[in-house]
Amino acid sequence: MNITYADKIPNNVDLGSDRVLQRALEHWQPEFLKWWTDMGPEGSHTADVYLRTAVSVHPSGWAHFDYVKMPDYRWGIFLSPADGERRINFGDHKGEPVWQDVPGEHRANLRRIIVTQGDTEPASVEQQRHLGLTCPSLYDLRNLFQVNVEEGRHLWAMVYLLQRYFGRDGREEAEALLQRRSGDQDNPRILGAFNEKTPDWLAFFMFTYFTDRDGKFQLLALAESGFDPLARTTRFMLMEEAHHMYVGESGVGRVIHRTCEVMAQHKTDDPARLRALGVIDLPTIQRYLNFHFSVTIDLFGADVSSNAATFYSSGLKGRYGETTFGDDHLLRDALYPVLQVIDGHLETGEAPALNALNEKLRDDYIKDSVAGVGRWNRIIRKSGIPFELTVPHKAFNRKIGPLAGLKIAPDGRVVSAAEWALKQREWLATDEDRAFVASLMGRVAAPGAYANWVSPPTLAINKQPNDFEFVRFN
Ligand code: BYC
Repeated sequence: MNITYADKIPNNVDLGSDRVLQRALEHWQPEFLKWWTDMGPEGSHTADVYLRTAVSVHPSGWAHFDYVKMPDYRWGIFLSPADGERRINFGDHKGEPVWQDVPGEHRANLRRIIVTQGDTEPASVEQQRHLGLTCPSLYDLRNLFQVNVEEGRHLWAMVYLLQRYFGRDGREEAEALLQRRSGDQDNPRILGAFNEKTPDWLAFFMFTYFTDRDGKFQLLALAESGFDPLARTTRFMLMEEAHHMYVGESGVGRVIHRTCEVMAQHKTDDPARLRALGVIDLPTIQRYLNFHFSVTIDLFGADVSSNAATFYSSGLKGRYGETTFGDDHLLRDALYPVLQVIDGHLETGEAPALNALNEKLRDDYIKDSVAGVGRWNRIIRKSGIPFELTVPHKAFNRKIGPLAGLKIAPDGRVVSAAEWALKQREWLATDEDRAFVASLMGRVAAPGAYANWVSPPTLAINKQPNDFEFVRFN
């Protein structure tokens, strides 16, 4: 079914035939718009932005680009097409037809998963709300705004599920999603990384590379869900997520490219000189990478988690690539490697695979993250510079699970509190690093102009030239 744009809330779920739901969502819509006005991208509301809007839920339905004022963006409810034959692929209900409604016994857990997923979406918009004021180009500004409107739509996706399937509780949760605030002391967002600041564009590119990739993996695990509406909505969200990770990977790549260019031009690797020349030295990029990677891998939860086991056994959340595994998809007797500290060093032990599903998803995520870092290293190598970015050990700087609180170096050594205190400044972005990066952030908003610290993209959006007017201010 194609998307109905004629409705107040664009949708492909035949909203018009469910008056109660339609009224509930039409009641929530102005609350959402108020939240967008208060917490969405600062100073953006009157600009015309060259945005991509989905016109159908098929991959080809993505090619529609036009100027849109963001408060008029057609946020709506779009589910991937249903597969009437779909069956549950894992857990105690394996082989049964997928559920079109919420089974009573799984209601609380399902609601919790949907609320946790939903909470990250407005959180990221709040984290990024000031970045438009310091955009390095109109191209980047447009990408930021595209990411922001789509995160807003992902919130709609979760709110639809809450309001359609969870009655009064769902309506209350939908309201609470607009009330929590990223970083707020009294009413913070649910997961740690979504309460951190995204204060500058290097942080934004790292966030969209690393943290949006957590989104990819969590959504892929939810796309396996036995609760079919959740599986279908997350599948459609994944199409939007791919662009966000591209913004991150190409963004960091362009920062590295520009730094290497200046390093080669001036034949120097001295961070102080490079900073004076207005680019971000590679060790600072490494420290940002260490921060964003470690904070993001915490998002997968504790290494051993009875919640994760329950979510799987009850058919709510599968593994990444569930159907590609040749095992029994029950995992009752299987084991999975997890890290433990024994006699002062890290050792690999074993935990029941069912309980280690957070760890498994984290490991899948790490493999995917490392691949992109390899592509960044290729840019450095091509410039002939002997420097390699590395992904820190997964036990480094953890705040969630049994590794939290341990002092582990990026290379995986357990270190003393004294060594940690001494070396932390070499491992994680410092206040000085952040102040320096902040000092580079000035608004560049003329078509075709790019800030000095980042190279122009090799490919702009929708085959437009780099000097296209991606955002028009009114
Ligand atoms: N911060 O049993 P455990 C995205 C809590 S990103 C704070 O291991 P479980 C996006 C946990 O709640 C994808 N607290 O947890 C990206 C539990 O609390 P209680 C988001 C945390 O249940 C960029 C306790 O610690 N999607 O889409 O297995 C831009 C024990 O933990 C954290 C999802 O996360 C943390 N990091 O949770 C925009 C998918 N981790 O019960 C968007 C839905 C754990 O003791 N969520 N805790 O009070 C889930 O599937 C699961 O809830 C988790 C793991 C993956 C978060």
